[in-house]
Amino acid sequence: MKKQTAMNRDWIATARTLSEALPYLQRYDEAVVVIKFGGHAMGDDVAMESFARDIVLMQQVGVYPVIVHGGGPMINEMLAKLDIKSDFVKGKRVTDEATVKVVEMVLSGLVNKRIVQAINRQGGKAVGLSGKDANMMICDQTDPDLGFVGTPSEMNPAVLRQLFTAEMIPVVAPLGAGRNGETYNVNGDTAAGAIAAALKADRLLLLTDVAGVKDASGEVVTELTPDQIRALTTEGVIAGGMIPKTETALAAIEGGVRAVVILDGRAPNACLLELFTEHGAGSLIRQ
Ligand code: X2W
Repeated sequence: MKKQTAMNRDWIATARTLSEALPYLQRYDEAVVVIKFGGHAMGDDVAMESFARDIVLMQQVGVYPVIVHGGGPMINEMLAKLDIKSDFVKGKRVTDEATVKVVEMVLSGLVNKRIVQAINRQGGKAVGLSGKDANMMICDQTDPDLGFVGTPSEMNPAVLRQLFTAEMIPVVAPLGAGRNGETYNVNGDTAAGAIAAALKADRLLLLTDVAGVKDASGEVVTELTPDQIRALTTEGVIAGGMIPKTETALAAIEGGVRAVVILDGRAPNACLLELFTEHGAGSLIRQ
């Protein structure tokens, strides 16, 4: 026989938290949420396990999560081991024939399967793909100077819908198929934006290693419109690595995504905080 011990305050708080989440759970029932999981946001196995738990929880409560991942630091590591030099031009990796092979091996092989396995260990049913699968992301060359870097030009997201409506969690590596059999390396943010737009997603969460978009005084702005983003960019307040993220956000909104959130993926339970609490996380961008 088990007797009730003194009610621990933590349990009461847990129950209250669940109760307070109800309107958010209702709001996101059957919502398509695309999550860009950048290489810099990934962290160690403990952080990966926590991310995977949050994704499985989202799926369990009725959200349709779609993961699009990066893996820039992991590609750098492998290229260094193989003694292949690598340069970036405006945030994109100059990708020759040898490099694109390494990019595909690292992203579709190591990084993709690490995420798939982490989700499945938490009881989810993740399926790993790249933009090549079912012709999901057909690309054209971005710029001859960048080699095999692709710009998504034709999206076929039906395979993703089939997977998430069957309660599976698609995990997509940002590689695209060329029209003549080429393999294209696509920036992870660009791929996530294109996939979110093709799905007309309710949310695109860009998980990165900064807290969000900052204003001139260095404080994170919690809500912005595309016009405010453009103004901050003209003023030079939005600069450097944040530019590809805000450009992705603007393109995604233009493409029909309801809102984009730029947030720190290393913060504990970042996705849950954003979706299921009044507090939110990072910077929310919407019209
Ligand atoms: C990226 C793809 C991976 C990526 C690259 O080769 O690094 C291009 O630059 P993160 O972790 O999201 O930065 N592709 C064209 O975007 O990874």
